[in-house]
Amino acid sequence: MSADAQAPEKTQVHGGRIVAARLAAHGVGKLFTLSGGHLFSIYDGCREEGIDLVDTRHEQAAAFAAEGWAKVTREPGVCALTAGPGVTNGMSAMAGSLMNNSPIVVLGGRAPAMRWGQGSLQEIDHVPFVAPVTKSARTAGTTAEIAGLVDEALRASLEPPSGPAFIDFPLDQVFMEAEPPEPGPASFPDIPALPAADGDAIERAVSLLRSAERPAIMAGTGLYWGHGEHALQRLCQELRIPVFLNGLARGCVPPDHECYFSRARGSALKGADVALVIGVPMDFRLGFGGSFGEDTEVIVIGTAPPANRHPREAAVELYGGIPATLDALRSGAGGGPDRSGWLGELRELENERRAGEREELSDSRAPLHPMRVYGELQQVIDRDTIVIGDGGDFVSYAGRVIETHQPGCWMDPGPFGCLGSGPGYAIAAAVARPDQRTLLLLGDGAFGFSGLEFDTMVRHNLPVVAVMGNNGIWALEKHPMEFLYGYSVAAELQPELRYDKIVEDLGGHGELVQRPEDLRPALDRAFSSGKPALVNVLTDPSIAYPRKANLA
Ligand SMILES: Cc1ncc(C[n+]2csc(CCOP(=O)(O)OP(=O)(O)O)c2C)c(N)n1
Repeated sequence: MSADAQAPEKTQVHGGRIVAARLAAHGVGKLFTLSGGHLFSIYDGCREEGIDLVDTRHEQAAAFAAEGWAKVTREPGVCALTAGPGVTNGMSAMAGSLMNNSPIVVLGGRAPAMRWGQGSLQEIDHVPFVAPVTKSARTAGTTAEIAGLVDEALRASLEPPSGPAFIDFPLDQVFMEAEPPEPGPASFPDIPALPAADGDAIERAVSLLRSAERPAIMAGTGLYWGHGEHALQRLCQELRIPVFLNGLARGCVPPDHECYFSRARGSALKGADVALVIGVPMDFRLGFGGSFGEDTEVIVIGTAPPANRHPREAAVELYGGIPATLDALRSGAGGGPDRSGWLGELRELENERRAGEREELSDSRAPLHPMRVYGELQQVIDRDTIVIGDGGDFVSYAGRVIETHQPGCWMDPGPFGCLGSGPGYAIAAAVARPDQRTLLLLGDGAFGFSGLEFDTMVRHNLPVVAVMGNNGIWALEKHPMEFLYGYSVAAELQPELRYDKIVEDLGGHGELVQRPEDLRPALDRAFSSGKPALVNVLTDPSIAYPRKANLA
């Protein structure tokens, strides 16, 4: 070939192929979706690039599945939602992912650019309403721009603080052709580990921690995203600090660790002289800071400063890489006072509270006490069972008594609290971790939002086992309204409804449990059925979860 010969032009590919090629180049192997013509070229691209489609019955479930994938794997979860109503149906999952810092990428269809404003089917500008619930929201202006936008969205989703990223693709741009992108490395964007927080701030925290006689650690979802579990285990072990976990931090210190506590949380946080608050906002779950004692010196640790000021002033704020910051605290604050008395006091309280639960865990009433359901489930949950909660009071009990042994093995909607997230999370868990059991805990109210996702599980062969606390009411709303007003409205559901039969008709396995002694055999049959299963347990509607605060 002569030196001045033109390089051969690359064969052009359509925009959907470019989307899929970039996803595949970053290691994305699953796309959660629900069909829509605006997405056809992306589907065609996925077929070419070997990306599996997991198609659901509602876009909300597809978007929650993307979040569930992120929560289980700590990699971006990706969904594709059709233009207009497909994207609006995904809004709750985007908002939830923003609050949970879950790295997801939402691909939207979009009416064609060339006809914009002329009234195409499902035409609406998503970006203005998606922007407040995402880290970045973009529209592809040309086919050639697509590859870069997909790369950017994946990076934005992962960069701390991680969260949702959105791109939509006008029909014409995504069906038109352009040069294929250069093949990239088959891995997610390399986000370098953040360095430890500022040295002076660490020194101040070290001096508080070194002299602390009654320190406590409260860690949450940010610890998990920051891969801080090993550093936390080293820190609590060496400095002998009791640890309390919520959100996705559950499992980051196993429940059989000598520094792990849960039931003693209220007393420990109130009684602590120094509290390390790691990767968890001081929101309603921490009484807006009021869960700590008035004199507790609070040290906040996170990857980045919060969007809004902390509702309670912190003595020190440490922003940077969580493992590096925790390691710096550990090596600086060793040799403090003997904390065995403090740990012993909390252990005694912890044991006392656990002993106090035994009666309810073995309660023999029919319909069952929700705690009895968990008394039985405690026997069948393995260390790596992925447990998902979707419901009100029924799930609050689970949050209290179900132990999580490994990171990524507990999922609930988080502070956005969206009912209906569970089946999407469960689909993702079962797809991502076929060798682990997926257990979905459902209220009968919660079932109504995404119950048809059992069809998705059947079609995709995902043997999720769901256990329903069926009390025939929206208990978390009915009891508080009665407490406040002396009556309740909009709080009833059909009693004893056969949700198990619905699941059977969808092709799954169903069990109805009316008496406590029938639960264990029903659970065993459900787990060994190899099918998506629903164990419909009739529970006592008069039981109200003993909660201090509801909304705020
Ligand atoms: C999408 C959505 N709608 C409404 C609510 C308000 N809400 C929170 S818990 C709850 C009751 C849930 O009932 P169920 O799933 O049957 O569980 P139970 O409280 O009866 O155990 C409701 C309606 C919500 N959190 N999310």
